[in-house]
Amino acid sequence: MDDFSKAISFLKSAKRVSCLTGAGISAESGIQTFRDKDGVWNKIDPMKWATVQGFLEQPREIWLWYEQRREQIRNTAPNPGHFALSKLQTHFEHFSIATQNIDGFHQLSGSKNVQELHGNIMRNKCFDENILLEDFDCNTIPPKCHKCGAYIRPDVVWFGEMLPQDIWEQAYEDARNCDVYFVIGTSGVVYPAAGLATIAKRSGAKVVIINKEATELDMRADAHLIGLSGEILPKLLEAFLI
Ligand code: BV8
Repeated sequence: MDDFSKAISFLKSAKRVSCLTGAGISAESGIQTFRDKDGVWNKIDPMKWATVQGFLEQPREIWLWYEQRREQIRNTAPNPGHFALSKLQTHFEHFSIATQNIDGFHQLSGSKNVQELHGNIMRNKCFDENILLEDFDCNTIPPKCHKCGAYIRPDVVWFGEMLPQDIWEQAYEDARNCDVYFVIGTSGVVYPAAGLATIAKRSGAKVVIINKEATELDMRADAHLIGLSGEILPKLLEAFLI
């Protein structure tokens, strides 16, 4: 039985399905990935652009970089891969998505039960008080908190920062209690997110990796679907519904 047929048979006998997604599922929407050859981290140093230290060293540049990424995301949309996942979701007792992506495209394409492990680029918070804010003093770049005057920062998880505890715990529980675990469009190098695939595997789930190339998590795969997620996921949905 080929891996595509295996993935369908896993789904046909599953009640609980969970997913870990990464930048690859949004690539066909035109959003750059991080570690592909034309990826974000091949042009800039993540330790300078996605850390607290980096923000404190060059707050204006980092704020403008996030503004530029927000604009790019506003000018694009979820792709067939996102929509196929949201349609698949309705056929299971429990279906959840733990995403490393900060673009909000799973929710925008109709998926429910989405855990944003690394935050969401469209939300902002006070750097000092760590509270989400929609209204702040925009006379400076970065803007400042009305209450305490600290910088405003994007509500994303930078390297060296803890993931939101409640969101991590939910993603962890879902990986431990599922029949099938999809790992879609992630290189599997960033922890603790990448560790969810191992947790799922060790808890008895069938792991299905969807990626256009090899990943660090391939040894966990019970089925490995090589190709573009925007093409594979609609085909999986179609074959599952037959
Ligand atoms: C943490 C958000 C606990 C912001 C990102 C030293 C100190 C502290 C921690 C560490 C340390 N050393 C290591 C760590 C752990 C560190 C880590 O894992 N580092 C790695 C690089 C070694 N992790 C952390 O710091 C995490 N926090 O550990 O806290 C702690 C706290 C304090 C002290 C100790 C411990 C926080 C990590 C979150 C970092 N935030 N970004 C922003 O985006 O601006 S990183 C970035 O990587 C994104 O979040 C991204 O989602 C994530 C994972 O990348 P991927 O999504 O996998 O994307 P990538 O480009 O890599 O791969 C894309 C894949 O898709 C490829 O496989 C490609 O083939 C495939 N693909 C492409 N197109 C398609 C496709 N597949 C299918 N179809 C397609 N069309």
